[in-house]
Amino acid sequence: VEQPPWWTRAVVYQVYPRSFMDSDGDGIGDLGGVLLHLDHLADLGVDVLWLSPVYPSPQADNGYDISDYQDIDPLFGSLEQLDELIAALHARGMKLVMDLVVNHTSDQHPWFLESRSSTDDPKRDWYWWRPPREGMAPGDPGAEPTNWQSFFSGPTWELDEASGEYYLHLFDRRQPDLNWENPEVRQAVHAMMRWWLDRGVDGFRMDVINMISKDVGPDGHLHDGPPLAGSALGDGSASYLCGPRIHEFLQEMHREVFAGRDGALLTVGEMPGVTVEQARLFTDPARGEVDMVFQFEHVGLDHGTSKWDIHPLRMRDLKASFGRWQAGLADVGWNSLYWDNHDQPRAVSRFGDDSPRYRRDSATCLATLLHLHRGTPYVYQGEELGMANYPFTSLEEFADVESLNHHVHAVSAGHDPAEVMTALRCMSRDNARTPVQWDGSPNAGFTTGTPWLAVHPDHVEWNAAAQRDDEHSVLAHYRRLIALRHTDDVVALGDFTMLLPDHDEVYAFTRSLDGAELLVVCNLSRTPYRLAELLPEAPAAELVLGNLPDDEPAELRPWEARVLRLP
Ligand code: TEU
Repeated sequence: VEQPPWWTRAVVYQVYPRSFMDSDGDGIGDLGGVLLHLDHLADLGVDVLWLSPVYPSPQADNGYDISDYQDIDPLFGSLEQLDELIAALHARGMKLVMDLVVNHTSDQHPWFLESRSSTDDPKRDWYWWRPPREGMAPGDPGAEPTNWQSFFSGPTWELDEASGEYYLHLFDRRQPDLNWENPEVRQAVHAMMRWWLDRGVDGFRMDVINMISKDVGPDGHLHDGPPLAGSALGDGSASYLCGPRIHEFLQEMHREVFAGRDGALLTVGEMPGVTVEQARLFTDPARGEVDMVFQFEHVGLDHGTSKWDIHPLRMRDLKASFGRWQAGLADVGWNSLYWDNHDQPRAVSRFGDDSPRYRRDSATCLATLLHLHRGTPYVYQGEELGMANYPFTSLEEFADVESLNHHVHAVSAGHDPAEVMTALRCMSRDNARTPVQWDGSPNAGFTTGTPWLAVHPDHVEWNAAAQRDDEHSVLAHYRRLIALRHTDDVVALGDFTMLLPDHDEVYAFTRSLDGAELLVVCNLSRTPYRLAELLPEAPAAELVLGNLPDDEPAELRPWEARVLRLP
């Protein structure tokens, strides 16, 4: 029989280098810092390090605006250090996955500077240049070629005064979108990717990769989207999410870059808005596209009309969503599993209970729930320490371009500044970006300088040094969960069945493989439950792993999680 791919048993750890560890005292994390803390990763037992962008960049979006794909920003270190990191990880049996940001470049990338230089430059067509709307002059209100709203507020089009044309940017105006319709663009990206693989990297996390194919239609035009409520702009997503050539582009990339070496690699496509049906196509190994995708359904369940319009998560919705993804990718394809990354608020604050009484228990409960699903779990730096949202009180404390742009646009559109602040405090990406809390010293051991973003004041209590030798800690629990996936085939490969789909507070499911069966039960609330009343088979089953002391078998305590082996 064919062996399942190695990543079906793997756990990935995401490093956001700017906030991980600063080795040179400039207040910004760097590769030297990553090298200093590889023991932390090895001790946790993770198999792969996914490194957010470290390439040369003006840092308009913390490195997701790249001005040179084949070098390292001096802010983060050097290519030599990257090589050192590859070697150090490989020596410990770990792999390195790089971030691949090719939907857009920085507006300072030489490709864009050339493209912008004149309308007949050979690279003009490498980006999306368009004249103003029919009958309008450049710069007229509403003259943008389409009505699309950018992910970072405002229109997706920026006027270039010199040529009188606009360029497309789905994200910030300093992140112009590459034109993947142009084969030279695709070839340049493929060559760059091969260069990294030849250097020894083990795969890519592909930023917003389902946005690279835009729907130009038979007439070669981009089209307006439906109007957005309360805005002059529209939703262009039907024109750029999973566009007409997306599968063709990914299959071509697979042939040109991964063919012959894909058994050792890991490829994961970040895909906002992707559906289960689409994900089956993207991750069906027979189609040769990507190994797995990041989907966004579960992190959108507390959104209203936008991420800033916050609704409490309903447990039924979470079960329905995860359940559908588990079932949808059961026979073909593969799931990736995550609560947190550098774009999401901290899970313990968002879906758990970060009050002093329940913070440790809810962090470990959420972790157990996620890590016992079928798929490849991703741990975001600090999640394994129970790091929480930052207590932001003023606008000056934020650095993120998405947060700052939103504030400007929302306030100028007449929203109550106090309400805008409340939304930012809960949802801002900066919640995930405060420095990793290594110890209880000033600046949490992250830097000897002034940190670029404030260190959470709770680091005096919540830090890696305090948790390392504490068997009851969040860190120790993550270590046990990761080890369980490595040693228990049922965890890695077993079938998934959701139980109690309509229960409002208890999340339960089974995993089974070749007659062996695990029962997982998680209490996502402060209410204690009689276990026998929920799941009669549970009290007698053998405890494999729990997050609370094993001294009250009959009761499922607040935020308790148990993994049980059924006879
Ligand atoms: O994010 C893609 C994305 O659509 C969202 O997660 C987005 O960042 C935002 O939170 C929507 O509200 C990826 C990167 O992960 C992110 O850091 C970058 O800013 C973005 O692409 C652009 O490269």
